[in-house]
Amino acid sequence: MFCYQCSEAAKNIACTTRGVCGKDDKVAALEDMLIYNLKGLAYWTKIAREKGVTNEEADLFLLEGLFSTITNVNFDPQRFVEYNNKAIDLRDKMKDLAVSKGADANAPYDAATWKPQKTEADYLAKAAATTILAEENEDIRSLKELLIYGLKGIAAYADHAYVLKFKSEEIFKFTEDALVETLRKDITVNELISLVLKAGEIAVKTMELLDRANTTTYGKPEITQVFTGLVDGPGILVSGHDLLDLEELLKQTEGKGVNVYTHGEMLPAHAYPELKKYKHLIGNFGTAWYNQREEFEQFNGAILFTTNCLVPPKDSYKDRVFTTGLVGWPGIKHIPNATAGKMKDFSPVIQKAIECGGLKAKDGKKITIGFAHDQVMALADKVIDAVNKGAIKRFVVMAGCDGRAKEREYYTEVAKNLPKDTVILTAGCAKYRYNMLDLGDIGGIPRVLDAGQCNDSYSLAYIALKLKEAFGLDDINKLPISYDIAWYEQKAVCVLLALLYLGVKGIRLGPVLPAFLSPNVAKVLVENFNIKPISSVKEDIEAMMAGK
Ligand code: FSO
Ligand code: SF4
Repeated sequence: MFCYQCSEAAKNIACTTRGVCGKDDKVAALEDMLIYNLKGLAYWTKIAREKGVTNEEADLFLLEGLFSTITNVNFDPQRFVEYNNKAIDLRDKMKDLAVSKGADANAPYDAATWKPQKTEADYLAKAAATTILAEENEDIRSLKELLIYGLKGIAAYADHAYVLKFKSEEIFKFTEDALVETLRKDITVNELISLVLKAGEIAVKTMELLDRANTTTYGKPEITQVFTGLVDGPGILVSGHDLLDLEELLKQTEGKGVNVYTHGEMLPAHAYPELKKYKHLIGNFGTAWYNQREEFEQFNGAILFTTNCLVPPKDSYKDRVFTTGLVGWPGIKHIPNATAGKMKDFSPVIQKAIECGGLKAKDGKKITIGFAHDQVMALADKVIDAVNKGAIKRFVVMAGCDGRAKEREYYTEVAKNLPKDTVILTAGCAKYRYNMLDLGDIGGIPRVLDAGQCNDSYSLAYIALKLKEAFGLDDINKLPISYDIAWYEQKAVCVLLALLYLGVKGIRLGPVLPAFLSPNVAKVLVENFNIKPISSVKEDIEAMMAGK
């Protein structure tokens, strides 16, 4: 195997024997094959589109397939065999449709034409020829992978929007076009750089679409205090990012004496009016994803994963874990997709929560969330006034992901040591490094403004653009805002490309620069966008306060 898509790539080069995340070489090979077969599917979907035929099943599966290969989503080889088979079936269907409209039945790419037996062995035998290393030019490989990781993030966010019935042909089309471009052997560095920047533009549009989907469906997030302890009685802990899964579970548990708690990236759900209205949505238990092995042992109830980040489960709680959507682990019970017009059936999860016998009450402090763009804009006058009077000297965007690397203590230390006249803008699970610290407020404005999930980084960009307008500036980089971003997986790559597209310069990126950036590609990012690695807490705080 060769995988270097997340910040934990072994030795910051690549995982080559077993993933630090727990992915084995079989799943890695089946994921490589899925990406390959999705490119073949994209080829025929694109040709069919050019002939005037679109097919939503194919468009959607491109998103789902990409999403399933994101770090910590799915570790089940059987599911990847099924996904590969579906990619091949849809590919051939799209080819027939395209050819029926007069398209040439020949294609210049093996991915669009090869005929598998559709068995695990067959896919594994082919996998060696389709690994990332099959692209020999280091810079082309780096840019193709940067593009694909950006696409994976876009796919995840577009899929979340899709389940709430929000979709965009532009996103479908870009996904297809970009996948097909990565098949080209003759593609140049410059062509790939343009595609990567275009992916940033599509990433902004995708996050905007998801923001619209979430706020239209569940209302605008509002400032909310979230309890972090437990109450007596049966409970279900819900992790991941899928708000529809949470809503359906809340509906199905209502009046049954089973309480629901959020974990990790589900915390922001508490701020949405249409979710917080459920009285049995009690609070948030635990912290960021990588602490789940300890935290789940302490939660004597059922646990539901709606998306990443799933960590190899321990035997001590494995039988209480359920997956749904694109998440998978061999042997863990999976809640299947709903049939048209119905909800998913979460009764096995509810039954398990009851069987567990219930949780014991435990104290916990309250954390304040809900600072998405509308809520911050409602405070805009106060914020602008505080900046004009010098009460707020600087905003520091510390969005992104948390992770187990020791170096990530840096983010807690930055939060603790930033001058008291700074405000931290956060989104994503990165917040767990500092959201329980009592950092106080500035004239009633909390010093940590939590916009929500990683995709709600859109809110932070929106706030920055609005502040630019309010201060009459011509460049977003003239605002008193610094970016100290933590990344872990490919959704963070999508967010990073979105920020670059919006013209943000001078981003600090940690805890390490991505292993998939070749020295030349890293140089392009440094020269054009002044991206830099994090350094010491002291040096970085001094530099950020000086606007550097
Ligand atoms: Fe975190 Fe995991 Fe939201 Fe990621 S829980 S690391 S960027 O999946 O998606 O922030
Ligand atoms: Fe390694 Fe990350 Fe790939 Fe897992 S996803 S195999 S940890 S690089």
